[in-house]
Order: sequence, then C-alpha cells, then structure tokens
Amino acid sequence: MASGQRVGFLGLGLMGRGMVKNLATKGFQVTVWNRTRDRAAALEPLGVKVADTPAQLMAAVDVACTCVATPAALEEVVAGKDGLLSVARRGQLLIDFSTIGPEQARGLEQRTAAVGVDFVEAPVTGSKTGAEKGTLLIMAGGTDAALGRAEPIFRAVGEKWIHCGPVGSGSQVKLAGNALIAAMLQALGEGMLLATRAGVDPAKVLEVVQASGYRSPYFEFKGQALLRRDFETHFAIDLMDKDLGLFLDSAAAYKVPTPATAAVRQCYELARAAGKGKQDIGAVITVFEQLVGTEIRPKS
Ligand code: NA7
Repeated sequence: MASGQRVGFLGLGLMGRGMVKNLATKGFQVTVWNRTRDRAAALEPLGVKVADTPAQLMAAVDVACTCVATPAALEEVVAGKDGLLSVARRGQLLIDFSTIGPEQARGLEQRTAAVGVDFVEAPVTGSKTGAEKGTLLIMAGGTDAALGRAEPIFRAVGEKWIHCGPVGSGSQVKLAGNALIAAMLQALGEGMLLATRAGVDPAKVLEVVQASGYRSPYFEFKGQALLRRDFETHFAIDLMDKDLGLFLDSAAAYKVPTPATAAVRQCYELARAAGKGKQDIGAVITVFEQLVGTEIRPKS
C-alpha cells in the first residue's frame, strides 16, 4: 500500500480511468484533471479530488501522471496555458503513460529537468481491461533513480514493468509492439475473411492458429472477438493509427525501411476515412468485409 502519497492524474480516457481507480483504492491521495470535466467528476465517489486546471493539480501533488490521447494533447497539458510546467517545483516527479514518440519523450525529460522535476516515460500495454484490473505491462524509460521513485505507482497500476533504457527507449519499444499487434491482427482478419469467402469456417483458422507453434493470447482475444462480431472499443483505430504514424516517423528518421508497417498503416487510414476512427482496432477488417460483401462468421 502507498503511504498516502499525493498523486495527480491527467487524462481519464479508457486507460486513465482504470488506472485512477487502482491508485485511489490502493492508498494514494489522488487528484484528477480531465479536459472534459464530467469524466473527472464521475470519479469523485472513489474519494478523488478534481482540479480545475493542470496547474492547479500540479500545485497539489508530489507526483503527476499523464495518459492523454496524442502527442499534441500531452504538449498542451504539460506546456499549454495553465499547464503542469507553469507551476512545477523542484523535487516533483512526472510519469507519462501516453504513447508518444521517443523524440518528444527526450524533450520532455530535458524540459522537466530544467525545473528540477524527474521524468519517467511509461507507455503501457494491456488495454482497457488491464487498466481496470491493474495488470498493465509498463515499458519504462528513465534513470534508475527516477524509476525507483515511480515504482509505487507502477505497482498500483501494473503487474510488471520492464526498464527499457534511458528516456526514449520505452517509447521505441512500445511503438515496435504496436506495429507488431497491428500486423498480427490484420493478417488474422484477412485470413479469416478469405476463409469465409471461400466457404471455409473461419473458426477453423483460429483453431489451427491456436493449436500451432504460432499461437498467441492476442490471437485468441482478438480472433474470438471477430467471430462474435464484438467490436467494443478496447483500443481505438485513431490511436493505433497515431502509433503507426509515430513508428514510421521514427523509421524515416533512422532511415530504416519498414514496408510491412507502412502497408498495415494504410489499412488504418482506410478505416478512418470510412468514419471508423473511434471504433476498436478489431473493426479495421469490416472495411474489407464491406468491400467484398462478406462478413466473417463461424459456421455454427
Ligand atoms: P481515450 O479513451 O481516447 O482518452 C484520451 C484522453 O486524452 C481523454 O482523457 C481525453 O480527454 C484526453 N485528451 C485528448 N485530447 C486532449 C487535449 N487536446 N488536451 C487534453 N486532454 C486531451 O484514450 P486511451 O485512454 O485509450 O489512451 C490514452 C493514451 O494511452 C494514448 O496515448 C494511447 O495511445 C495509450 P476528453 O475526455 O476527451 O476530454
């Protein structure tokens, strides 16, 4: 249990809400801020306080955590009007759980260090369910000392954390992981759609995948959801598209060809153009279903 440490949390979306519930029930004194205030007010029954601005939150805490949608949103919360840095004081800690690019993360570390604030990047995986259950996997970047300070928070929201290296390393690893799951999901969806169209039960595709040496908990989670046509948003298409863009930006910066990820990203761009950006990443395949007039459905 935490010893009543004062923790602020900014960004109460699908991920942030679950993380705050865990912090509030595991002994932290939590203050929250969210752009849309209603989402913050909804957490008051947990005993959390609601701040009017990021600056008001920063003035009231020892540690501030962020988990917002995009790099631009993070910049606004940190350095915009009434942002965190406007009142940051020596000795505070900032932990960012958002998925951003490595360059932005390194820049944040420099800017927080200039005012005596430690910075840890901590993108997560485990989606909405992991956030609710407190079982996220955290890809941490930062100094040993800063990570040591972040550990009580990591313990409350996550099951495991891996120290990937200095700030920037966690983001680099997270982007690689998201490129991987996007490719896995696209290949699985395409395989199941083609099987259905060819008159073969798509459930057999998943059954064989999961009986094979290339089985994965991720294929099970997403494959079963595809068969049920369950597209409840765990991770939105807009956000995966953002991450694939960040991956490709990094690849361009280091002159590393990444044609497979570029092709998968096009599928996400198609889905967004079709108005599906807020839907779960599992719904990308529905764009292709609509093109061919066939839906993935198990035979029984
Ligand atoms: P959600 O559920 O889309 O939530 C996004 C959060 O970011 C939510 O609290 C938003 O506030 C907030 N947001 C978005 N734009 C802004 C701006 N411009 N300023 C301040 N706050 C903003 O995303 P997830 O929880 O699934 O994911 C969060 C991060 O973790 C993201 O980087 C993922 O890639 C991983 P709102 O409630 O809309 O006012």
